[in-house]
Amino acid sequence: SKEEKSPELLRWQGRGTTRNLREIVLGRCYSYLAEGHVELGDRDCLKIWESLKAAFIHKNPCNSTTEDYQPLMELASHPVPCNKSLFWSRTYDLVHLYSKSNRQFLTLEDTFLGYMLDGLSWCGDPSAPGINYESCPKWSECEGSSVSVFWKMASKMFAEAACGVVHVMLNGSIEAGAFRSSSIFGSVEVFNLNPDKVSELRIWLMHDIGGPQSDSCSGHSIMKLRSILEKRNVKITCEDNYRPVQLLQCAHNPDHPDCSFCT
Ligand code: N1C
Repeated sequence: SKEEKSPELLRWQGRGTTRNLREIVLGRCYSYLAEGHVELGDRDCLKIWESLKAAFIHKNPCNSTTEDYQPLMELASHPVPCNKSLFWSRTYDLVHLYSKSNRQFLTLEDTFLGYMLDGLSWCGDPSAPGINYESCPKWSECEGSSVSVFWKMASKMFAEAACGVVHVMLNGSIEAGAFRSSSIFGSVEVFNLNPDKVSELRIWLMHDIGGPQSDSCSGHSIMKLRSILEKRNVKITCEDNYRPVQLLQCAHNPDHPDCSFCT
């Protein structure tokens, strides 16, 4: 009814729990396993859904903790082979387009855990039925919002597990700079790379086709990232407009002047 949708009941500013969350998570779980991820062995999708539900149902959506998500992380985690980890910040569409076209790389959303929850929203409510489908706290509304605690924890585990040469795709068309210390990449992943296992971080700094060239490998923000990682004993290299990715951008913008490579 209209009354149920009245603004007073929209307690939070973010979108509510995704409708049919259970079916979506179960479906993605079974799909991932059916797509031939044999290295995962047997996984119990129902148990995985139950552990996600238990992490937030009937709870205050601002008080999520890593303990809430620990059982889910254990059920869904799997090793990522060395040299395959691909991090990103502000390049969501492009990085996933690329990781889908080059199986040599895995983003968090290409792992079992990330695949199941990518793009979904969920949060609890202390009153019945225990799940809020109308609204959830935005990341900025509270520190411990269910979805942000989940992604920070998943990102931390993904970074800790990385080994060999790892990559990150950053956006050089962002005015605030390609590397932002407040992003999950800048605040969680960079500090959880293990220097004993990670030999090098390779940055791919991509510009939007036709977009501003606000930042580059020689810019301040990359210098900042360089100094953080050098202190942590991780070697770092940076390439502007890494060609295999740029060609993918150009496949979508073939007639743009930025894409006429033969002068
Ligand atoms: O804050 P960001 O990017 O730097 O986070 C990206 C970084 C990646 O390397 C991922 O491994 O952190 C991980 N990560 C996700 O995998 C992810 N999937 C979906 C972080 N956030 C993720 N999301 C959602 O996108 C989440 O809601 C978060 O707010 C954005 C990421 O924002 P960003 O600034 O582009």
